[in-house]
Amino acid sequence: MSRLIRGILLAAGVLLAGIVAASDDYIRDYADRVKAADWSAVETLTVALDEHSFEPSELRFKAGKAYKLQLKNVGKKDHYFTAEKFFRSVAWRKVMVDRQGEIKAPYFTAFEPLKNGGQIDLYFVPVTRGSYEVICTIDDHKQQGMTGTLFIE
Ligand SMILES: [Cu+2]
Repeated sequence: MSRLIRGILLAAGVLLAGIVAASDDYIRDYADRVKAADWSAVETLTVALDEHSFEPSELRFKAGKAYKLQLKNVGKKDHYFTAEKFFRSVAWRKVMVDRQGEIKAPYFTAFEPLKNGGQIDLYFVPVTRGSYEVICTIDDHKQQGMTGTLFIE
């Protein structure tokens, strides 16, 4: 194998490893970032999940600010709020399920507020700027319109 080809393969390998690491990563210092945010000024946003949309379908967040994002399934079908990359780009404080309990974890992949009014409240601090897709992964709901964009600015 020539040195050139070996060099190209090595560079491609390093690049690929970088991409895998980035997509698998999460906000490691989330606890410090959650503690640093001003929770007395928390901003509450609500997304309604329905047949077949997220309302609103676009949400804008400011990095470093404290948020409570309420996900409410107002529809008659099951729906998912799947935004794995976004959920790895925020510092998690907690998730509250219908005032029944709290869940604490460094990151999540999807949430499913139960149909006919189920609600899940997400408490987090946005960190990594960018635009992130949110979709419903059930059947063809994405194709029917259950897609949206989450911005961290
Ligand atoms: Cu759906």
